[in-house]
Amino acid sequence: MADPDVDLEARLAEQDSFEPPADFVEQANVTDPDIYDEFETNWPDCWTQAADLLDWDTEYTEILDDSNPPFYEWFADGELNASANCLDRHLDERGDEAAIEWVGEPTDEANRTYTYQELHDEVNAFAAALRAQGVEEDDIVTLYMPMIPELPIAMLACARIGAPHSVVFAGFSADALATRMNSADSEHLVTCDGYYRRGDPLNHFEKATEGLADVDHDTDTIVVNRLPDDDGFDHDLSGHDTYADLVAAHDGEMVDPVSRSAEDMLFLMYTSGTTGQPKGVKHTTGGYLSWASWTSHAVLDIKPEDTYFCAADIGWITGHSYIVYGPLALGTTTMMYEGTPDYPDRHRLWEIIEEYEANQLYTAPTAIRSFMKWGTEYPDANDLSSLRLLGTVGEPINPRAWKWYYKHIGDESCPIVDTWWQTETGGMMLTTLPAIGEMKPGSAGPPLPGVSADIVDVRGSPVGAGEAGYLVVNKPWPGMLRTLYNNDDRFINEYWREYSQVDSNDSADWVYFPEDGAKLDEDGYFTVLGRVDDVLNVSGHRLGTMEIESAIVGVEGVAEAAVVGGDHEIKGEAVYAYVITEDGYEEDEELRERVIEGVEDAIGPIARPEKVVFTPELPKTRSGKIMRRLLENIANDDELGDTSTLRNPEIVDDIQTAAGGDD
Ligand code: 6R9
Repeated sequence: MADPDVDLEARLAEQDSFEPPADFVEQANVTDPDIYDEFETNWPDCWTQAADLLDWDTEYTEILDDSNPPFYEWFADGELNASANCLDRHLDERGDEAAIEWVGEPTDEANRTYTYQELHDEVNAFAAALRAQGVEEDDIVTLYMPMIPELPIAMLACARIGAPHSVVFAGFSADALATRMNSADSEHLVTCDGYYRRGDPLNHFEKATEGLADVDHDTDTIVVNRLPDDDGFDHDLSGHDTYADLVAAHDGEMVDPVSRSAEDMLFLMYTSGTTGQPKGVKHTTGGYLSWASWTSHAVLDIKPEDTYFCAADIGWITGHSYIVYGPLALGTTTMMYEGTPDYPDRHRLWEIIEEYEANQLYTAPTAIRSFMKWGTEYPDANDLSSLRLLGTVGEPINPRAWKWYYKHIGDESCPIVDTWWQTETGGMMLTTLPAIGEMKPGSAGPPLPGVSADIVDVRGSPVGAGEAGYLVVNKPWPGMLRTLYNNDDRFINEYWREYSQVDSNDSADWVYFPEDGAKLDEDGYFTVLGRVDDVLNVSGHRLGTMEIESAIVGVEGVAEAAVVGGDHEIKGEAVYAYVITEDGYEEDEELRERVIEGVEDAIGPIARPEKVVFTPELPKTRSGKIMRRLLENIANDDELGDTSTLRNPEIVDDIQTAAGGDD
């Protein structure tokens, strides 16, 4: 007898396109395929559909101002407040419904539910506290916190008083915090004592204090007590206020949401680029919030009565747009989980979905690859039938992982949206609409309605179907970054210089370059291949090779370093560091440890090198450039290809031996 499971696997392995499931289509938010034509014909007026999802204090009269490209403005004379859109306007109908369901990592700790009313009240109290601390409109407040409810509360409190926030991922190091606070001239920090990771309390406050010591201006700090008093850490909070005291002192106070111009900054988010200095991506109140809301509605199919679960961290853009702003603007219940999916065991994520009857799951391919490796017994043991839609983001997903997700998590009844976008785009750009487009595993899909993208060669001419080239976006969109903080020149150079016809002032000639490679098929579906700049994508996190290299070169005894990405089964890419020592230093275990520590201190454990290879020289071209492609090939055990342009071809054998020999 044939094994039905084997048959199914064989059928899935061969199938390369999937229709949206009929039950899903029947109830979806967006179902009319004409939306693509309609948006194209009515561009840019089509974007009122996004802006109309929000409540405006002052209606905008102009949709797009393209008089000074690439500094586009959207809905510019409109006014609104993001916290009022995420909270106040839901109170009448949904005040008693859950806004946030928070699940802490320890299983013996009570989870927390915030209704819209409760969230509103606490945001008001904290907004009043921030004001009392001297935070004024347009002051940038840095939030250095893990996945605890006080993080979105602080974000919304900032938004309420018109103070842009700059969230620094809690896994980043003290140095990374200091760099970002200095770059943003941020004088206010909200952080916490610690949090749990795989059962152990982490001392976060110590890291924050260390970072503050390197901030070159005066600061004040508010500390959230997340850990119990007997956490074993000896925190000296003197001179700092605690979150709980401040919220208690301002309990019951209401703060009128400040009417912000649509183009006023809502937040800054630092992200890695080609140079060592992270880029402060500026997002605005009207355009960004419209984009986060519209894409949450059209792509994630979020409805107010849903329980929606995005397993990202709020410290990254995905959490900003799709845990906090998009879902709350739509009045739904958004989940937050503090821990890792395998603590205390590999059932955890599926247990949470079962317990809360989550309707959507939005996560990264790296997580899906781990789930796959762990095996089907974990999802199979839990009831996942509440799920209606699945999503992925952060890196390309391989068809095998896509199909595993489709079958074992979605039970072949949930559409998968493979969403390509970036910190800079504010929200999703390329993906199928879940009730309309056929899904093709491994391919994100077409641009969203109203988004115009293409693949071009080095000269900017479109390439044919099936050919790899550079992804470009040809028209502005409301969620786009407005500039890099305090650095308009870098904004133009990084994203617009490459493919724009800069001698003309016609907006049609300005082309946005996201620094990704991609290819297009006959149906207009984009397969994104990955970064074409010196940025690695490790477990869906963007890391600049230059940032890592400068951390390594800062280690005593290191003369030179080159960092490349090596293929990694779970992480997608892993950090490979090739290191040359200074004379007199041993290439030993001790130095290897210090190199790894140096990277963790400068950036954080996410950037930890998978492999440190000591080498007497780096392969260099005759013009003195490090030949990274070769180092990548060595990392991946690939064919080395042409090495004839090297100044020092004899070094290749030595490096190969060194790379092979240190496992
Ligand atoms: C949202 C986010 C952006 C980079 C981007 C690209 C990669 C994101 C992807 C994807 C293939 C997808 N990326 N989504 N690659 N398919 N669905 O991840 O923002 O951290 O700024 O990273 O991630 O290379 O340029 P961010």
